[in-house]
Amino acid sequence: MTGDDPETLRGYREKLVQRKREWAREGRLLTENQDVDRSTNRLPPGQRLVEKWPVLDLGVQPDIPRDKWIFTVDGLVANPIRWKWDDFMSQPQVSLTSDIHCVTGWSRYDNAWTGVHIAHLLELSSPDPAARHCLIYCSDGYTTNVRLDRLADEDVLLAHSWEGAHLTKEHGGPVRIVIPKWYFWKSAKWIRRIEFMADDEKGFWEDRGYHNDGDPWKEERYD
Ligand SMILES: Nc1nc2c(c(=O)[nH]1)N[C@H]1C(S)=C(S)[C@@H](COP(=O)(O)O)O[C@H]1N2
Ligand SMILES: [Mo]
Repeated sequence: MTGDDPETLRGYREKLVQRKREWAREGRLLTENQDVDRSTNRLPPGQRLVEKWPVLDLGVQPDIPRDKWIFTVDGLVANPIRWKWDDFMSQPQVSLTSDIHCVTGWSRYDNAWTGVHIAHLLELSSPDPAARHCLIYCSDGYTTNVRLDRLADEDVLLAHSWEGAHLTKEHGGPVRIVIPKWYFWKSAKWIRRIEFMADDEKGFWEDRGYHNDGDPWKEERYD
């Protein structure tokens, strides 16, 4: 959608929000089948497996050259962070593989991510004991909220690469966060800031009818 005139983009965005709000009202995709056995099933209830990786966003894909990318961590932390691309790349790197579950019904297995582990970021920034939540801010204006205990999961990272190549712009490059235990709307693309806070504050979709958490195994799709 990039390159379209602002009117078109606004219209697209409004329609998308309206449609998703309707889905939320209707409880679309919700199944009765919430006791899927996780030890024998890899696909959460109501999901279908895809091979190709779909692109989903609000229709605005910001163009952020790596040398212009700036990432900050602030709020209730002892040591705020401000990284440019080179700072980010000089942090310890990890590679983690996880499944994607999107609330619109598709799942994709075995995505190999490379980037900076959340434990490293938490150790450096040292959130205050009062910090219980965070709000993630993106360059397209998107936000999403995450509980600190979930953010701190061992499978969470700030990813710059997927399957050994830099993340493309449509998938959130230069850097996105990956939070595998929740539906993919929490895995914010074009990440630019994480703010730690004592109280919860809803993000873009959470404020528009999506669940405040987003566990695919509990089908936490809608509020
Ligand atoms: N910045 C930003 N991050 C975002 C979104 C968005 O609109 N803006 N959409 C979310 C949603 S709803 C999904 S399903 C995934 C899609 O990621 P993908 O396009 O790489 O598949 O990104 C999530 N992160
Ligand atoms: Mo989504």
